Amino acid sequence: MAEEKKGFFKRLVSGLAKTRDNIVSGIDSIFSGFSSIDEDFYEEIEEILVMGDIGINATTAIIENLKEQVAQQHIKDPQECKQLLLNSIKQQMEVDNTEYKFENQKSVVLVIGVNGVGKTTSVGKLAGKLKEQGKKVILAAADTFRAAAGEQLTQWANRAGVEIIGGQPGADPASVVYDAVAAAKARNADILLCDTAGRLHNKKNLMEELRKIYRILEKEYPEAYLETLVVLDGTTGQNALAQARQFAEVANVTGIILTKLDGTAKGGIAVAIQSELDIPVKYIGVGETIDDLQKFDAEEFVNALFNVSDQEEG
Ligand SMILES: Nc1nc2c(ncn2[C@@H]2O[C@H](COP(=O)(O)OP(=O)(O)O)[C@@H](O)[C@H]2O)c(=O)[nH]1
Ligand SMILES: [Mg+2]
Repeated sequence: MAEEKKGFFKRLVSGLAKTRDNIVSGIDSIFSGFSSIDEDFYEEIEEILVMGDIGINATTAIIENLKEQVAQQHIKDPQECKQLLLNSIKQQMEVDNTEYKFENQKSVVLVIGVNGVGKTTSVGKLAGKLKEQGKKVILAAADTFRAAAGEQLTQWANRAGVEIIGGQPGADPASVVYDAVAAAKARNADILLCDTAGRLHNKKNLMEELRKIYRILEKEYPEAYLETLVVLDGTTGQNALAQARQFAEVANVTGIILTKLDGTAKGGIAVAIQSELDIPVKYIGVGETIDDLQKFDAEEFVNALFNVSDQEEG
């Protein structure tokens, strides 16, 4: 377990390389480039955080908090601010309801998000993870919009070694969910993972479709715990934040899966999401293989971003 954790930290560190180059090398040069703490110093940090997609509101709060700490602790040396900045970012990321309750009871996990963000891939990876934990998982291929979507999910089901319930292309997604619920009950499944189609361009349609699915779940499977995860593409930065906001308006979003954090400079968006929306990022995608989905830990994330291990902290 400790080994596994260490391995993941390393992967996280390398996955976040671009974000780190973007944010941290800039910040380090500020810490070493300034001899005193003044407005210019704060402004430069602010600029780098905003450029790193941490978001204006979160950045403002982080800087305010940093200023307070500096005043309270009578800090004069910019170098001493680094740990304070880290703590301030971590504090800003605090959210409620970070638990993974769906893992330990009968549950339905509905995965939503716009096209191409990584829904199907994430459902496949999550199926693999849960199966590994000894859970009985069933997949619902409720993206009946794209003809190839069912096939793509079938490949993931095979990789993960779990069962899949699908529908004909063009079939009503809610009817697929209905069939999948029946299968989950009949086979006494632990977790039903539903992949959906992403159509946000028409909010009214999306709301209708989601409402229909929710109605079926309430009626046919009231005993199941319901988790709704929005998948966001980490490479899209502030756009991802806007999408999360829109989905939160039409669904009771209980968590975020932030994908493609490998090779993007915009990983700071994880800070903005938790800080500005108060929705926990529950998983991050750091690659395309079945092992490239990991639970998100804000503390670990900020450490990886700044490349400090737990030991160095203090
Ligand atoms: N590098 C990388 N690629 C990803 C990740 N997650 C998904 N992808 C890729 O993004 C593309 C779209 O994924 P898909 O699951 O089909 O998106 P969907 O339309 O939301 O279902 C595929 O090529 C995936 O391999 C990730 O974490 N990292
Ligand atoms: Mg898909």
